Amino acid sequence: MIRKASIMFVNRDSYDEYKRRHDEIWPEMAAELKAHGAHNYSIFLDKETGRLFAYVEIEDEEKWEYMSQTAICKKWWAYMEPLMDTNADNSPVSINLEEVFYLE
Ligand code: RM4
Repeated sequence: MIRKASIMFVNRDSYDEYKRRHDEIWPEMAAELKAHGAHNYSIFLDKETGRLFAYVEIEDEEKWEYMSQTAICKKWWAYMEPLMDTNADNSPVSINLEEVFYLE
């Protein structure tokens, strides 16, 4: 498994709605994430700043890359766009983090 971590940003007035939408994630979106090799996908919120810490284990980088090209992912990003910092294509602004420690 490849372990990936990143930071995204949710609007200060949208914390509850962001969590609600993920509690009720569309089954087809969850299935597509799994089909693209995602495991243990976790997102944590820093309520002080609106920073989201995302952690996901993936099987393969290339397989994971294709997730962003799926119709359901594009639809999900458009749905989440009003709540988050996003790029022109509705993808969330995302900062990849570098691993500095791991204890198995
Ligand atoms: C996030 C954002 C990410 C997506 C997760 C499931 O809010 O849209 O790109 O992978 O939801």
